[in-house]
Amino acid sequence: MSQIHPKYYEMLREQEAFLSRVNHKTDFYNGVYDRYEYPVLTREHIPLTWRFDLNQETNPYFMERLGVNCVFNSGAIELNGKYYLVARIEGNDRKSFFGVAESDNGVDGFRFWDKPILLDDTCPEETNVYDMRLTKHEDGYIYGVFCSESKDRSNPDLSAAVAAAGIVRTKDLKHWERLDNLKTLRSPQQRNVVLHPEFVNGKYAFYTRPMDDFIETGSGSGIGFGLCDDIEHAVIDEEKMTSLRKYHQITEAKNGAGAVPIKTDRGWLHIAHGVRNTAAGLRYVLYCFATDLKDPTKVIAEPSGMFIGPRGAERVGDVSNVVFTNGAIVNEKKEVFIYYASSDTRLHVATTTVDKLTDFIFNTPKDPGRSVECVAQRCQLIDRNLELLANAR
Ligand code: M1P
Repeated sequence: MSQIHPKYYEMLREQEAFLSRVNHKTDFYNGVYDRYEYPVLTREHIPLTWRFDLNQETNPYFMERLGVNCVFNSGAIELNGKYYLVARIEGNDRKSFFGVAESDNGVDGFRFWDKPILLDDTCPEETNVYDMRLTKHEDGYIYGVFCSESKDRSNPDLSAAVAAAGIVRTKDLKHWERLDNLKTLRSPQQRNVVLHPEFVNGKYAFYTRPMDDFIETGSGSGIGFGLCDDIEHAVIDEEKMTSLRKYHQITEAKNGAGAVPIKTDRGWLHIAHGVRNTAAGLRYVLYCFATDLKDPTKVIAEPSGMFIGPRGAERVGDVSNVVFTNGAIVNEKKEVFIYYASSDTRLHVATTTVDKLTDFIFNTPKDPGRSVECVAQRCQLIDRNLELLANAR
């Protein structure tokens, strides 16, 4: 009879204590959102059965056989009052895959289901998959749109790759049907594609991110938007631009859609990422904008600067100086849970409300674009405050 290695039980007890930790808000304050003490998902959340061979005979030293390097960019969805994340899990072998983690309250207690998601193997050239966005669509399905990465066979450079948008759908997060990858006729590569939750002009609508190359967006000038008739064989022929990359703003190098937009009376609220170049490499932060309810391509508000940037320990990881989101949940109470990963290593949550997010997006002034105008903008705020304080004395 095979024996379970005793080390397994010891590690299981330790992991149980770790998974049961309560996550408290930190004393960080900006009035917009709260941050939390602990990440909500890390490599330590991965079930031991995914990493170790528990059999004492075949694994006498209880070695990790299939290690996990990190758990980060996660799609997010609320179903029947529970909070679900479809996390990007990266093995020690550098390949990413997806796993579902579930929590009762959205800020702690996330536990992975028994097994990762095994996607239908429909693309023989596909090497890597990551960053799934989950959309509860009005057609009744939950769609997952993710990056499907393949070797660029037309380029002799060993590292040359092609990014496309893979599409799956489900009703229960358990059974996944793989559909054709999205084709965008005018953009050679796509990453950070998000399916809009409603039909637009009777069609499926995607936020896209046109790219000429795997890393550089090249002529791609920002977040795009396109319509398609058939979700099972999705083809977009025309991409209209929404939120643009701008010189000397947080989107200068590139930007990309993040969470599925949140519908409010005043417009669609978007939480996206912006990237700029620095001497230390690319710096990724989150930013927000709102688009028109009837025309989701029309930007109607874009507050200045970043919404969330990496702080403290968040700054360091496999790809340092990065925060990235591909999922947010709005619950019944209109509380918003923004799941953001730091430095491509672990996943955090920031919480706010739809009211606060709306206030932030519509009442934060725009980036005027030049230092002198930014100082003038700040002086106006100071003057108003000084006057108020003087009158209050
Ligand atoms: O390493 C930072 C992020 O880089 C990519 O984002 P983008 O396509 O905008 O460059 C993504 O691969 C993302 O997974 C990663 O977190």
